[in-house]
Amino acid sequence: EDDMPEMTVERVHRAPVIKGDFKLLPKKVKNFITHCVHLMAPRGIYISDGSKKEADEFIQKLTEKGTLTKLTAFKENYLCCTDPEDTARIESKTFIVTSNKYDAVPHVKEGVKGILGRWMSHEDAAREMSQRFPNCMTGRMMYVIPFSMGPLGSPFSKLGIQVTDSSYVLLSMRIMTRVSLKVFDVLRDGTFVKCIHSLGCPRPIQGRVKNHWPCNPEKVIIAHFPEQRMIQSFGSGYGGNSLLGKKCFALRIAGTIARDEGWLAEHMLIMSITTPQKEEYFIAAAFPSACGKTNLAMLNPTLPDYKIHCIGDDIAWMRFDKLGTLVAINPEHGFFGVAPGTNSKTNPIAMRCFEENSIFTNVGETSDGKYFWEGLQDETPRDVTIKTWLGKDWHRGKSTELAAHPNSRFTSPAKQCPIMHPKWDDPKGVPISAILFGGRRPKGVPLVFEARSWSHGVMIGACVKSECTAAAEFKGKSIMHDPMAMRPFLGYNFGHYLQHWLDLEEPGRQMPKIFHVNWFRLGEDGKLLWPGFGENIRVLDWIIRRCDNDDSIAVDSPVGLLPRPGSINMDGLPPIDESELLSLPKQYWLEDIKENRTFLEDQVGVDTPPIIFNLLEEQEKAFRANQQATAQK
Ligand code: SAT
Ligand code: MN
Repeated sequence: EDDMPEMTVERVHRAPVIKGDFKLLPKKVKNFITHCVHLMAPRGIYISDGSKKEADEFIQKLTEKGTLTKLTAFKENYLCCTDPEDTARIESKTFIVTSNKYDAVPHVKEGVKGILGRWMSHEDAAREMSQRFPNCMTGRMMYVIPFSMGPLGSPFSKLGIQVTDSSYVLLSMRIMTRVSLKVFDVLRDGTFVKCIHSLGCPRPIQGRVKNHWPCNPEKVIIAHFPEQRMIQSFGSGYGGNSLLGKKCFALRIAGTIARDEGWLAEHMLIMSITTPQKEEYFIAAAFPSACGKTNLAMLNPTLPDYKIHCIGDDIAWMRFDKLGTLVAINPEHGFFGVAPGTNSKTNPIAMRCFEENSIFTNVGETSDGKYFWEGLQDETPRDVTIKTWLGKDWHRGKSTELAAHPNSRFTSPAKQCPIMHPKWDDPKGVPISAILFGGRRPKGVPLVFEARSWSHGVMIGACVKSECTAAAEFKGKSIMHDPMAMRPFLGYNFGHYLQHWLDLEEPGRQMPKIFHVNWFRLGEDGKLLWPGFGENIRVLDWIIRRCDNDDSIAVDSPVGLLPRPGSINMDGLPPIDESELLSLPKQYWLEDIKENRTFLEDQVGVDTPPIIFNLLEEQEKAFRANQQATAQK
């Protein structure tokens, strides 16, 4: 940024405005920028217009510096490798700051460590911030990024302004959100979410910068102030910590706004399925990070004459319209997808999304100018040489290290997805018929089951668990609770969140059916019982037939409605052990129910809506009474 021409037009405090027209900005925006300049003392202010021309200038500069590497086999694809200490979200440094602790987190049992959000007092936050933000942008440019989550001007949408000293963040925000100067026109005197981000590396830099990636891992903090509609993030450039429109705004802050305004901000993909009879159904699905939301949202159906369209792969904002239909929008503008495992077999559609205009973070590189990661072995020529994300040589079959970081990502514009729904950025949204919950559950949990009612579905969502993934700092493969797939993204007390979900059920509303799916169940031989990926259309097909109330395909069970044996279309599949795939091992479930009850008692305590405990108890009774469940393995 040092070579940026200084065409000083105006100054805020001592910082020249080197791009944009400060005096034309809405008053609240001017005040916000002035506050940020006073606090962080950047050497200049750059108001981003979100244009391609602007992005090209930054790409060129970052390529010259070595932060980005052009992947020459493609048009406008770039590789970025971060400091190896800055590769994932840091849940332990992520806080919700509220006046009253229990607005942010539930009443956790004494002696138990809460995992459903971390609270910080305003006093502590003020102290933590004062040890980080003052003058933290010294010698750096402050970029001002006006953005809209959701189509600009849609009644669904919310506006934000992010300031940052990272040009990687500027480039990524341009892909992931709608960055435009029009935001200021739509905003006028209205409110916006204040997003403050700094890498925490003022110049002259203390210590060594690794990989041209300044950051400050010791001092990372990501603090959310729902009452002030503000986010302050320090020390990390990694997506989930730095692209503040995404998890911080669209889930944590928007969650609170949604509760106040009577809607939902959820960690869900949105997709549509069109049947051979040309009926279209929209569904939303919540799975924890790195459990295949992107793959499902871009599913390549193996059943003939079914069509899939993608509306979003990570976040859904949903509200009931006047007619009582739940409608959803994807507030984002791009994909920030997990790279490893993505290939022409698992997700051919994603492969086409990132043919151009994309940024790959922490993946390997081939000598023929392409990206490389675990899962691409079969489609990478044997004669190319490969470098890992850490710049080391990588040898097929020999190297024990990974070529790509397990949480490496591609960042691509949504409109490049060849199956993007024509209405994906329709300001009115799309009508949702079903909501799916799921996770990685190697044992005990059937391929699919249906909730008996809305509240039963909420209970099922509250008990979502999954094997840990690389999206956050956890190690190993233990099964963790991730209720509603929202554990890392809750912006307020999870008990209140459950109550908010329950309260949405009102006469006159068509409540979507709720399902639980599990693509990851293992057989006794340790192999997956279900092929997954494109074959998941078979499960979606069953789900939409249930949305049409086909009662002939469902049987009652202690967990809800299961597919009647033979009702999932298995045509053309190699033999599947359907009875094992759908079985409900009684002992497993009795323990699971007990464990869920303890989890809720410990973690959510008195804030748990009583009906959730009642439904768990009913489930337990049903298992105890059910002979069939005993008979099954
Ligand atoms: O939080 S990220 O946006 O970095 C990805 C995820 O965990 O879902
Ligand atoms: Mn996610």
